[in-house]
Amino acid sequence: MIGRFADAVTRGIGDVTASVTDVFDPTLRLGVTGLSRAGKTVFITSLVANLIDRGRMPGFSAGDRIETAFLQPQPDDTVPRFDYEGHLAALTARDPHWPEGTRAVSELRLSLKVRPAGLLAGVRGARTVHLDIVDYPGEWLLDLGLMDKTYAEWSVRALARLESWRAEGYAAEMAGVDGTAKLDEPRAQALARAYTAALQTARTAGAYDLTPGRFLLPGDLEGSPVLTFAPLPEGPAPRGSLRREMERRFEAYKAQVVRPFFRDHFARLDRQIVLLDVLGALRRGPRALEEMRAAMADILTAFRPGALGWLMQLLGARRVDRLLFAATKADHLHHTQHARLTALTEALVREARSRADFAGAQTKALSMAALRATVEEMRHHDGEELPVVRGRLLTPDGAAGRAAALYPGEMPADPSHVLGPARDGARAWLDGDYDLMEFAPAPLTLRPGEGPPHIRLDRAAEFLLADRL
Ligand SMILES: Nc1nc2c(ncn2[C@@H]2O[C@H](COP(=O)(O)OP(=O)(O)O)[C@@H](O)[C@H]2O)c(=O)[nH]1
Ligand SMILES: [Mg+2]
Repeated sequence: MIGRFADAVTRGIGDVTASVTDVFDPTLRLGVTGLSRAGKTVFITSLVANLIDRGRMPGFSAGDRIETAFLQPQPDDTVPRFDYEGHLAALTARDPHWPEGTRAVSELRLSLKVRPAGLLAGVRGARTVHLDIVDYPGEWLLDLGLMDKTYAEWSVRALARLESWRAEGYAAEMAGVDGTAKLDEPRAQALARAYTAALQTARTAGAYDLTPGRFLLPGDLEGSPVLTFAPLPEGPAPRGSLRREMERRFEAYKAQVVRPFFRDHFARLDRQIVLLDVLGALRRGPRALEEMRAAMADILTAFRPGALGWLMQLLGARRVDRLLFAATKADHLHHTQHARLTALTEALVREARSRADFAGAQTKALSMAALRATVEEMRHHDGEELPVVRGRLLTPDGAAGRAAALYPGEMPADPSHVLGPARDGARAWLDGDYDLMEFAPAPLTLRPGEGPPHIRLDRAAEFLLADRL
């Protein structure tokens, strides 16, 4: 408790009453991350709705000790609030639609009045636990890898990655550029633009670890000078030259963008969930899956105590002690295939763990759907019974189109059947491709006390929250 109080003081929380409640009511800060479109917004919205109305949370053991759950003003005045009401309204409308994508950090405080468990149950009354949920782009988390790199080191790696993902537009823009020539601002801007476009090409193809993260998701920094740099091949950097200025902006990005983000958000988390579109990676092919595994190893490194000396200093007293990797959108699969998706996700974590030499937080993997958009059925196809899911296809304007049945393909019985070829650099899957469709959310009729339908959201809540309530 003293630690928490000291923390509140050094963080300089202005409002005295706020820091006093902070001291006496336990707070749990849950980080929710994942690449753009991994499902963060839908996850948080459904989690909060299902914590308020717990009728569909049988696997969440703390559920029946919660007396009430209610939203409160969040502790951080300068962080945008997660638009829970707006997102829930979108998902539960008569014509439901997926919420607008978010492009920056946001936060929401859900306060839970909880009866104590076990021996204390008869003695102590209910207490309040604040759950602070922080939504932040996974793109920004990957920027951690920049902190111990020089501009030259980063450039070598960034250029190699673009080449290996065949994102060639940038090389064309860079041809004929002389790094020793005097800085010319329009040229610097053109390079940054071409580099950003190349990153986007690589992302679409399935590349995961692309930096700087703000180039893909600038948040409120769009167009600012700190984002106007790009990698250049190694060479001399005389004063006033393009290369020298690119180098300076790269260092400014680290000091003024990456570092504050880790200090203000990441370093204060207690628990973390990383959402992964594993089915999307399967569809893109072996390279994308291998890339996801490598990125998981990088992410694990960020949560390893003692990973980087300066980082530990920066992390201060807090330490993430549970880390959940969740494959999202499991409602694209019939439940008979869920165990295989879970096994694949677990294997991804296991391999990433051994690669990251990880001995830190407790980790777990599962597959889930924060919002179930499909129903299951068996279909005759070429004399076979196929377990499919059915939903309404998403039209380009976000509305529900015609109904369609989906069989994405046979999930591997043994994860190594896909992880092996992925690691060995296979170009395509041997047994044919995986299919995906995007479904619109289904219209809901919720009975009193019920949150939106999901798959294993209660299991995720159990791992992330239950022991602290
Ligand atoms: N079928 C299905 N689709 C989902 C689910 N969660 C997310 N999606 C899809 O993924 C898209 C991106 O989700 P969103 O939460 O906005 O991702 P974010 O960018 O990580 O916040 C949504 O618009 C949906 O199309 C889910 O549980 N089931
Ligand atoms: Mg979002």
